[in-house]
Amino acid sequence: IPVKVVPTKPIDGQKPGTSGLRKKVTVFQQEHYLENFVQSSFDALPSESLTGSTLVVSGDGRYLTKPSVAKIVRMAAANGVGKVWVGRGGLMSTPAVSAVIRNRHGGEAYGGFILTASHNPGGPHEDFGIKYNCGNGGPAPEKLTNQIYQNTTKISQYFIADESLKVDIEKLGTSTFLVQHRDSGKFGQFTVEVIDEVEDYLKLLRKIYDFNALSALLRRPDFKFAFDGMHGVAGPYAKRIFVQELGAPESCCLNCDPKEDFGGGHPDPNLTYAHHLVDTMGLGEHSSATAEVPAFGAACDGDADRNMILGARFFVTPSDSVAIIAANAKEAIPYFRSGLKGVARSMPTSAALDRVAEAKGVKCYEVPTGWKFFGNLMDDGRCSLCGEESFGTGSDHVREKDGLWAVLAWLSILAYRNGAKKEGLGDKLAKIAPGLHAGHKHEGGSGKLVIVEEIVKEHWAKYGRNFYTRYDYENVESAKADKVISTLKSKIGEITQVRHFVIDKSDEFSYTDPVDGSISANQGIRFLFSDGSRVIFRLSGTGSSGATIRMYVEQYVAPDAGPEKLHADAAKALEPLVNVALTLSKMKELTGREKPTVIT
Ligand code: VG1
Ligand code: CO
Repeated sequence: IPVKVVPTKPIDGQKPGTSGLRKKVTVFQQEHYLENFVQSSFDALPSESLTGSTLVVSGDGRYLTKPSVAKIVRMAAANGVGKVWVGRGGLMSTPAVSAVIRNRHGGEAYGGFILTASHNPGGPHEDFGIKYNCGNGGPAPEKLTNQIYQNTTKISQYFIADESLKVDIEKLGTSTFLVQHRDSGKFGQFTVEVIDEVEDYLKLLRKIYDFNALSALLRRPDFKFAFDGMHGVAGPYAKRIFVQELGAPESCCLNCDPKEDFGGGHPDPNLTYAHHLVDTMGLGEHSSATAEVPAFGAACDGDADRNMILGARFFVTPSDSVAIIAANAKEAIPYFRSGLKGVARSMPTSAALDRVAEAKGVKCYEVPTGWKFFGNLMDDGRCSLCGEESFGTGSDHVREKDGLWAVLAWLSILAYRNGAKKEGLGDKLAKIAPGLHAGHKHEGGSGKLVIVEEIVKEHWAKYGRNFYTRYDYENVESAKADKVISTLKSKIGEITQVRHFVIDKSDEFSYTDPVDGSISANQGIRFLFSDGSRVIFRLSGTGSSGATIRMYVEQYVAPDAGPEKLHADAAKALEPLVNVALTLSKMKELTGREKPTVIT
């Protein structure tokens, strides 16, 4: 198969954001657009490492995924790559790509391209995206994404194998080609292997969790579970794991067929966009207060790295979720049996995790927004578990956040709390008070089901509660958003009090990576109050048009405040602080928006 050298010119705006390059499909459809970015990525990698290497190429199945996979495969061949692993149908979740890069049948890949715009809508008029992940399975660090961007501003040609290099990606199997080398002109072997998109990832999960305990819980007649795949890539994983492996009824999988346009929805697992699940769990505006609802509900985003956790008529904030997983990890999850090495959260994420870390005597790192900042800490053995307020939770089993992993973590906590574990609470109780918990080893445990709400409330009673909300103002004109940010910047260090809230400190968050010393500045404007409350502002780095302003508000209530304060409605409890944030930013005045687009 011959290789073509195609002349091209730089195209503006190919700077990767928080998580890769995300643009409208129509932008990606411009001639050479994808090719320029892919060649710039190859050119940013040392050619001696790339030559003969193995890469993973797959995505969340959104519109444009399949033709893009085909193009990248041909470009990989032309650039000297030896082998490409493609998930069946071009599908693989972001965490599964991370897992495969790190380990597949004892082998590993040099890196991979993930085709996703994550939680952004898909379809001919919506978003597409691409990002490069490195050999550790994690998103390219800023040093590399900056180099890729620099290359896109200077590119003059790209290399692509002839169109006769074709693979049927719907069928598992290996195809081998002889491809001309771009520099030497000699022919070398190039292989494409279409792999099962779930298998390697499932193998990894089996090592992390006790599948017997999970299965016992899911088979309990009084434990109903609903999972919403939002028509993203999570569907095939959910069916295989929850139904085939763990024995949950197929009816627990909602919207689990991947669609190129996510069924017209916005595949973002939050209370606004995951309305199907929200209604199912009795949390919808029009939900009946008495209808029977499942005990546990969860959803993932388009590429299955995000998760939302719900109980019956109960929402778990992502910041609480990671803290509660940390609090229970050692007892409930076999992978963490020897304890946590450390934990980490992004700066805007609530400090609920910090309190657990303190109690457990492990360090809690605070990094900028975006999963790429956790990678170094994990590679260096400093962090086992981490999370973001934006519905991202994960651990060092891979280098991406992991939606299905988080759902299994919660199921493990529920299984443990319901006495399904052999060495769990049930056994301890049985030792101290024989007879009391007899039968705890029955199928999935017995007795009244301990539910999500109880677990969360017990957590607050022990650690206190970090009330939390995020306001998103989407698609704001860039000039107006900049004005909001400059207004806030002008207040840094200038204001000491707003109403009765006393400001202790205000700054722009800057992060120095403790492992490699790299510095990431301008990562959000913070106002820290004397009572531990915080308001934070930053601009999103994942949107594809206009600007999105994110406003994060957090207020801590100590355990001794008592149940009434601890169980208060979050929106009500945070109202005064939200008003402070709106005043500080002059949000309404400067954006003309009465209300945010999304509140989480
Ligand atoms: C958002 C979230 C951030 C997350 C990122 C990628 O970034 O705030 O926490 O890591 O999306 O998630 P931003 O810059 O828009 O605030 V995903 O599921 O889109 O890969
Ligand atoms: Co995502």
